[in-house]
This record gives sequence, structure tokens and C-alpha cells, in this order.
Amino acid sequence: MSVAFEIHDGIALALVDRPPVNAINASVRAGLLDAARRAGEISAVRALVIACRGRTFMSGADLAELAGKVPPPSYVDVLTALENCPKPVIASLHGTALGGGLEVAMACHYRCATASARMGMPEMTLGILPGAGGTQRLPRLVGTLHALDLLISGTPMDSTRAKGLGLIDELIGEDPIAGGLAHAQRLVAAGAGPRPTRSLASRATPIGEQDIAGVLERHARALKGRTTQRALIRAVNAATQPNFEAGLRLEAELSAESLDAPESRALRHVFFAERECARIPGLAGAASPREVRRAAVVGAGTMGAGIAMALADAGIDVALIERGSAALERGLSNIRSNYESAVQRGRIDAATASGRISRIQGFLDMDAAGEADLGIEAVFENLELKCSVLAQLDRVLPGHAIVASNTSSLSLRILAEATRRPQAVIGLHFFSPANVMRLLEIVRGAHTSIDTVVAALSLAKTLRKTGVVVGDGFGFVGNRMMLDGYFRESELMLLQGVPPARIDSVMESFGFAMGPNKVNDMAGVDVGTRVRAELVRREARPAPYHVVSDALTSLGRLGQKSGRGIYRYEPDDRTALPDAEIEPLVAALAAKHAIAPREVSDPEIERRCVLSLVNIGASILAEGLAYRASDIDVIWTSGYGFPRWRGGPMHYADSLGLKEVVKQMRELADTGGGSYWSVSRLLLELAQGGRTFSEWDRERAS
Ligand code: T1G
Repeated sequence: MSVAFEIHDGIALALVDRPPVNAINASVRAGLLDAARRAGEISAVRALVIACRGRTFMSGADLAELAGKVPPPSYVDVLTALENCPKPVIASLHGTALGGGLEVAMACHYRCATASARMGMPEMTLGILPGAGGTQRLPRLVGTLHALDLLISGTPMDSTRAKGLGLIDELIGEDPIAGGLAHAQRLVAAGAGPRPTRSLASRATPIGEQDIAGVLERHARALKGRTTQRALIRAVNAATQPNFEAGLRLEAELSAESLDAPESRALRHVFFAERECARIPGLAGAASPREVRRAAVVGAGTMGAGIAMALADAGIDVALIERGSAALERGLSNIRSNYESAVQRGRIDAATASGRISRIQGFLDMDAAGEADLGIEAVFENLELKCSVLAQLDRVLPGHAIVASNTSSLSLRILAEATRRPQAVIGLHFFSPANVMRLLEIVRGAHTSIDTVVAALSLAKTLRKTGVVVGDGFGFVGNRMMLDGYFRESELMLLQGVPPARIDSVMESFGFAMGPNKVNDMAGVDVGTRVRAELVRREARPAPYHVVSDALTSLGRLGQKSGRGIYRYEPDDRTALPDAEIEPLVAALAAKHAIAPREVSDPEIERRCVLSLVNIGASILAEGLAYRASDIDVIWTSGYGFPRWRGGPMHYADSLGLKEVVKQMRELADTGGGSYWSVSRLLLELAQGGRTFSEWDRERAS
């Protein structure tokens, strides 16, 4: 049973205990319903407190239960019973009170919270409408505009702000049970009675179109391509009407619709995929990872400096090592200015910034790595150079330390063999900016031990990054799909006469924050050229292979940083402007590679870019270079800008139906991509068997 019922000096306590996050399922609902009934019936009971054991108050509905038909008792029945209880009902919040958990609290008559508690309605991030009265009660407690903003953003707030908004009545110490019981005693002593939220209509006043537009504008970036917000606005508007029941009914209807929508299925897929990717076969028996307290980063360029910041942000001391004092000073001043601008933008306060800066010490001597638990090289992408740096690190690092490479293209096996501890060598492929991007591709080489993989996964968690373990192949997973698929097709279409702006606008309408040509210019066209140069040394690729980008690099058109790439840029302005010189340049390359112009429709652009990802993703799975199709979805949604609300390329393919995907791929066979469009064996197999990538994942997990 997930809810215990106790009585302490006349105060009833409903104690929820369903680890790890007290997610609400039928058993929790039944326990709460029973508690409300008993508290009402037992005369000795003066009030009822709802609190939770473990690290957090209820963190929402059990998402696994929401995937099917939600069994009784319903949320509405349970929350109505709490709200109609003849004795005061108090919710005592701690940890993360989210979604359905906060809705339970809002159906209570009073709310107190620990100072460290955080609370919010994250349903929007899952493409769901709250379904337990949240859209009707929150406006009554904090006002319509604040409620709409909290519901649209889905961002949790701390308890001080919640008290300021009127959502929380009282802040208590850090013990939610004792604090809740004491607060209840105080209320009873003060003669406080039930205070149904549904009757607090005063604060749920109607808001105008302008206010609503203001909220949508504030969250425009997160709302790109989304639709759930439309239904949410309808539900919140209903809360401004006197008929509470009617509002509840509309919410229930819209919430049920949202649960069925592809947008929510995709977002929930990504939620669980991000948690699943930490599960690696063969983990059982692995040693528990040693905590990384001190790290050495070799190379203070853009990546090295960003990695040093990511480590310092997580409380790890960093020795940043460079060969020359000018390069070292440049790296340290970049770090200082990044932190200063974070303070100016209100992301962190000055004290935090100076604490983090002081964690990063610069050195010109590799011996500074002598006490590190982890050594990471982030030097120029060159095999010989990286091998020599790893060999030096290996010589000075303590025996227990992990040796890592930030390579995005080179063979981990070869890099590991440059050291005397190949089993402790692993790829930690950060994405630029390394202190911001959430994805960490963890590259497992042929020699890498499971203990080292476990340590890397634990480090990813410490750095608050999503660590995905991949195999040591050409471009690992993300880059291989980008270079052999998405960007290669984009370049081929340029050579076939499609303007870059059209390709970018189609892919931005598909949901990418930025189209492939703008991304190439932002990342630096030369960076791609350098990485590919190393990659094709490892494994050849048939021409034309990114000939446009390589030509741009040779012409010094490096993208935003040089004012010209595929597009041109005005000084200090990142707006991509068409450049008349590009068309003749690309046409000349097309002639050189005998590529004929071609009429390409927008749907074809989208299909070639997206389905090329799916096809290569399927090959990667068949080759065992990724554990799950859902891992590939995590890589693309958290590292390459694939829209989360489409679930990632593999989930997106499942939503289209793999038979249809194969059919569309076959139709693309004559678009010039040649053998790249021969359908991957695994994809064909699944399509012919009427199966999906997620079924394939489940079968392998069982
Ligand atoms: N349902 C089921 N499982 C959940 C869960 C949930 N809501 N939340 C977490 N888990 C599992 C998770 O999969 C993982 O499992 C373990 O708990 C630890 O999670 C009716 C419709 C609470 C901030 O969106 O944001 O209420 O991998 O690794 O980093 O209107 O989990 O160990 O097997 O993430 O400390 C709204 C979702 C639901 C909150 C903790 N609630 N959860 O973070 O641990 S919709 C949410 C989180 C709803 C109502 C509607 C985070 C967390 P495993 P974790 P964490």
C-alpha cells in the first residue's frame, strides 16, 4: 500500500511512500481517497496532513500509467474528496512537487513547504494538459496571468516565489512531516476551517488577448512547432468563468485529447529515453564509480575552455593545461568573460561565478594533472597530436584515473593504445558550447572496461548532462548520421541547384531550431572540413562528399566567424544574408562533379534530410554502434536540434510507419544519393515484419 494513515495528537497524516519520486498511480489515489474519507469520519481528527516519505513530494502522475487507460479512482474523484473534506486538509511539500502532485496540493485547503522545495506544472514539456484540475485551481490561487505563464513554461519555481504568488501559505523547516503536522496544529489552534480552492474565484480574472500573446512571446522559442498551448489557453480561460465543474469537464476532455496526440507521445518517448540511455547491458558487477573531485583538461581552446567550465559548474576542481602562455591566457579570459556575461544575463550571481572561476587553475606543465581523477584532452583534431597528449597524461595521472579524449572523429582503439591503460581510456564527446549543450556522447573503445563506462556515465550525471554510450565507429553516432545523412543530402541538393535558404526554411518548419546550412556556418565550416579529413582517413567515402563545405573552407569562407560561409553576415550580426557569390561557386562544383540541376519540392527536401537520418540510424543499430533506437533519438534531440516534439528520427519513423518509410526511401532512390538510399537491412526487416524500432528496443531489453 503506497499511503499510510496515522493520527498524531488529533491530526491525521496521509503519508505517501512510492519510491523513487512518489509518482501517483491508482494505489496512491486510493490511499488519498481513503484518507480523506477517514479524516472526515473520525471525530477525534481535527485536520488532515498530506506528506510524502523519501526525497520528494508527489512528482506527478505516473507517466507509465498514463500510457494506457487510467484505472479508478479518478483524479477528479480523489481531489474532490480532499477539497470537500469537512476538516482542514494541509499539503506539506518538499523536493519537487510537480504536475499531478501539485494538483493534489492545490485541492487541499492549505499548503506549506520546505524552503528547498520546488514546484510547478511541467505537463507542457510532455505535451500534456494537466488533467487533475490544475488549469482550474492554479488561476484561482495565483491569478490567471501567472497561472498561464507557469503552465505554458512548465518551469518549476522555488517555494519563496510560490509563497510570494500565494500558492504556498507557510514555509517550514526541512522536515515536511514534522513541519506539516506543526503547521496543522497552528491552523487548528487558530480555528481555521476548510477552504476549498474552487470557491476562491476572485483571483481567476479574465485576461486579454494581449496578455496571452505576451506569455506566448516570452516562451516563443520553447513553443516552436508546438500546439498543446492552444488547448491550455482554452482551459485557463474556462477557469475565469464561475462554473468550476464546467471548467473541470473541459480540462478533462482537452487533457485526454492531448494524451493521444503524436506531440505528447513523442515528448514522453524522449522523457523515458533520456532515462533509459543510462542503462547499459553488462553493468551488473561493475565497480561503483569513484567520485571525480579533480580533473585535468589539456587544451584551452573553445572546447577545452567549455569543458573546464562544465566541470567547474559541477563543483570539480580543474587544472587547465596549455603549451603556451598566450593560448592559456586566451582560454582563461574566455572563461572569465563567459561567466561575467552569465552574471549580466542573471543566469548566476557574482559569488557563484567567482567561485567557479577560482576552481579553474591554468598550468603550462602536464605535471599539474598529477592528482586528477580524470584527464581529458581537447587539443586539435589530429591523431598523432592526440596520441602524444594522451601518452603524456597517462604518464602523470594517478593509477585510478580515467583518461578521456574529446575527439569527434578519431579511433578510440588507436588513441587508447597510445597509453599503458587502454581499459581506462574512453571518448567523452562534448558538443559546443560544452558548458551548455546537454548531450555527452560516451565512446566505448574496444579496450574500454565496463568500470570506465560506468565512471563516464556517473560523470555525465554529475555534469547534469545526458550521457549516451556509443560504439567506436566512423563519426560515432551523431556525426555519422549528420555527415553521411542529413548534411550530405543538404549539400547534394545545393549542387542540384536548391538555394540554401530554401533547405534551411523547410527544415526549420519541420522543427529544427536552425537549418543545416546555418548550423554549418555557426559551427565553423572549417571545423567540419577538419573533422571529415580525419574521418575519411579512417574510412573512405564516395565523392562528392561535402565538396561545397570543403571549397568554402579553402576559400576562407568559414561561416559566421569570418563574415562569409554559405551566407554572408554583417559585422556583429548573426543574421544569415544571401550571398550572390554562392550560386556560381556551387554551380561550378556541380559541373565539376557532373551533378545535374534538379526540381526539388519542399516535401522532398524534408524527406531526404530526415529519412537519410533514419536509414543510417538503422545501420548503426544493426552494427551494434548504439544500444537502442531511443538512444539515437536522445542524441539527436539533445545534441543536434532534432525537434523533441517529434521524438527524434527513429521515433518519428515509427510514427510514420516503417513500411511507409521504406516506400518513401525507395521513391528517393533516383534523387542522386545513389547507394545511400539502399534501405538498411534492419529497417527492411522491421518494415516487412510490421514491427517498429521501439519494439526492437523492447525485445533487446527483455
Ligand atoms: N512517472 C513515472 N516515472 C517517473 C516519473 C513520473 N511522473 N517521474 C520520474 N520517474 C522515474 C524516472 O523514469 C526514473 O526511473 C526515476 O523516476 C527517477 O527519475 C495528472 C498528467 C521528479 C524532477 O513531468 O521531472 O502529472 O530510470 O532519473 O533526475 O495533470 O524525474 O530510475 O527507472 O528523472 O532526480 C508531471 C517528471 C507528470 C515530472 C526527478 N510530472 N519527472 O528527477 O530523477 S504528468 C513530471 C521529473 C501529470 C497530471 C499530469 C524528474 C524529477 P528510473 P529521474 P531526477
